[in-house]
Amino acid sequence: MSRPLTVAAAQLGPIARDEPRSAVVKRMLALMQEAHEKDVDLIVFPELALTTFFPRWYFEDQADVDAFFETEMPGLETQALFDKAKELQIGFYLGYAELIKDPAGDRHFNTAILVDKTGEIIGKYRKIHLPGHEENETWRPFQHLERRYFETGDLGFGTYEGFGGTMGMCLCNDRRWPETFRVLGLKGAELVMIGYNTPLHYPPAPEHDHLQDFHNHLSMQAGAYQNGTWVVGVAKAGKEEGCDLIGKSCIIAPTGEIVAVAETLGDELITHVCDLDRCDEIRKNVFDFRRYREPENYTPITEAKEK
Ligand code: CDV
Repeated sequence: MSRPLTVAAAQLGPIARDEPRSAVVKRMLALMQEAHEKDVDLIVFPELALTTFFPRWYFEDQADVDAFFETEMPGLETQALFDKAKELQIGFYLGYAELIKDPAGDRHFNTAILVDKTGEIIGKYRKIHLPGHEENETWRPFQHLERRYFETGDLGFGTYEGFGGTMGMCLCNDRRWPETFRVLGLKGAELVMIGYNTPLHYPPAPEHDHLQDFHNHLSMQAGAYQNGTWVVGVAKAGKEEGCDLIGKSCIIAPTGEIVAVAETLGDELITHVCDLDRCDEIRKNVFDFRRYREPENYTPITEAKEK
């Protein structure tokens, strides 16, 4: 038995603060075209893929923040991605900043969508683990204000039927939490897509800077193996507005082995034919959840966190 799905990780290089969405979309369309030439079924773009990683700045004026958000999807500039998907028969995962205009108070999420080969949105995820801080911390060389600019995702860790299997999504910091993968694993995810923006320098613990690439792969390889799922991790990489972002986008097999990895810090496509049936190599063996899990002993995991 075999359920092959040709998957691409479409790493993006830096996006300048003044780079218009139309220019970024053009870069993404070129990667979609390249993917088409490689018979790709599903292409995965990074987190907040349409703009520069704006949480690195503190903005006094909310309008300056909102300028990085999308109020509709597809919108004027992003419609081209949906059209191309339909034309080339390629599905895609896209991370973007989502603004819901509401008279009771605008809502802001760090979001990812899954679009099928007909250009229809079949899944939406809103980031749950928001890293960084809420206030302007001037001692930092750059800010990480995700906790100021976004609210916690309200859709849970969902899975979506499509592409011949069960698809899961999460975003960046989520990959460091085993709970993310375990919930997706329990829901049967056979492929988990993760876009990320990870600065090389982590101001609160600079002694770990040299471990950034290692921790990136360690988290995703563990998530893949411990849940018997394919994982596709995709970076926005390179020196963006003076801030170095790690690359090393990768595709990981359910055994935890990296089967493809990006070599540059720029726009780069890597691909792999992922046999979704290979998830059983792990799930029917060492991580046969039904047989071997002991949830009665895991209750602290679901207790409310201390305030
Ligand atoms: N965009 C992110 O979520 N970045 C975090 C950094 C700040 C640690 C990450 O986990 O990669």
